[in-house]
Amino acid sequence: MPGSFRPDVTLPALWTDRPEWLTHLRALGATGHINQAEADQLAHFAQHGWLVMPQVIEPQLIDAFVADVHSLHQHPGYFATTDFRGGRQQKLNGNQPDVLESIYDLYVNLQTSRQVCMHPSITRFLSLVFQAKPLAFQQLLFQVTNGHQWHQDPAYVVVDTPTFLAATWIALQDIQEGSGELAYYDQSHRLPHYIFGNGTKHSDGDTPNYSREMEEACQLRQLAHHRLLAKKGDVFFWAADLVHRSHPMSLPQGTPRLSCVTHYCPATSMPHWFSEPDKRGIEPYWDVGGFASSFYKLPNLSAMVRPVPRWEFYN
Ligand SMILES: O=C(O)CCC(=O)C(=O)O
Ligand SMILES: [Fe+2]
Repeated sequence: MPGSFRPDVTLPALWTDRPEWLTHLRALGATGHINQAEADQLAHFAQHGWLVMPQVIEPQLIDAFVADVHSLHQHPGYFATTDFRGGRQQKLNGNQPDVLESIYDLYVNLQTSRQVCMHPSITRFLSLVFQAKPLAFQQLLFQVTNGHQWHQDPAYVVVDTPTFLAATWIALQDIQEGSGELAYYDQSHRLPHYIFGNGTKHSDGDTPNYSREMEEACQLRQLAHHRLLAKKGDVFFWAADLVHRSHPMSLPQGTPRLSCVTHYCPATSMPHWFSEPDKRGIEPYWDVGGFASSFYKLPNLSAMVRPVPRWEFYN
């Protein structure tokens, strides 16, 4: 059965995604929980489904993170990456630099990745959206665009409560138009829920027209189309259901588009692999949040841990 938009379906929602979000926002202000600048950011996020915090990550920190990314080949076998060349879902990194593949969950082994994706401006904002500390759990370091088609993240980023999700896209360089920049439809987080043939918001891989349907639904409502020409250090936040993609490239293949995407859920939610009780490891990060990973055994008690094949998890 193909998927479809279902105006009849209601699911639990974060307060920013509820129709009465402004009432909740006022309550947070009236009780002294947020200041005016935070209220403005939250109102923009609730209304539009996205928010840009311009140049909040310090350039020195980004440079240190990028230097770490360019040294990964010094630790072959310690990092899970995509495998576009081999046509598989994932592989381990080799002992030569590779500027094509994306790298998963760098926060496990790199302090610089943690400092970037758990930057105080990010954890504070997400704590306000979630009303809980954020759990970071699916990170991709993009060196070039991966050419993602139009989608909403709950289709591919699976949490027990599918709408309890947000993400950041952090520019690690000034992003060039035509390099596969992120594109999105303003306010598309308010579309009716898209339910796949399996009865969930999680793709069953059986809906060939999914991304065209997403685009058409946005165009039908005349939602504004944006392309994110982010500057180094900008943080772009998006709500679970914001429709987005990698804009098609017009610059030569291989043009760098160095960026870090991290998905987060409230610590009270569970990424899909937590359905197995022995795979619920969380690495704390100071007192502001934590990390989970489907690739690595956490908490990480040694300096550097290798990706763990699923069948070896917690043996
Ligand atoms: O960076 C992009 O072009 C899209 C990434 C994305 O959609 C994701 O990781 O959820
Ligand atoms: Fe996405």
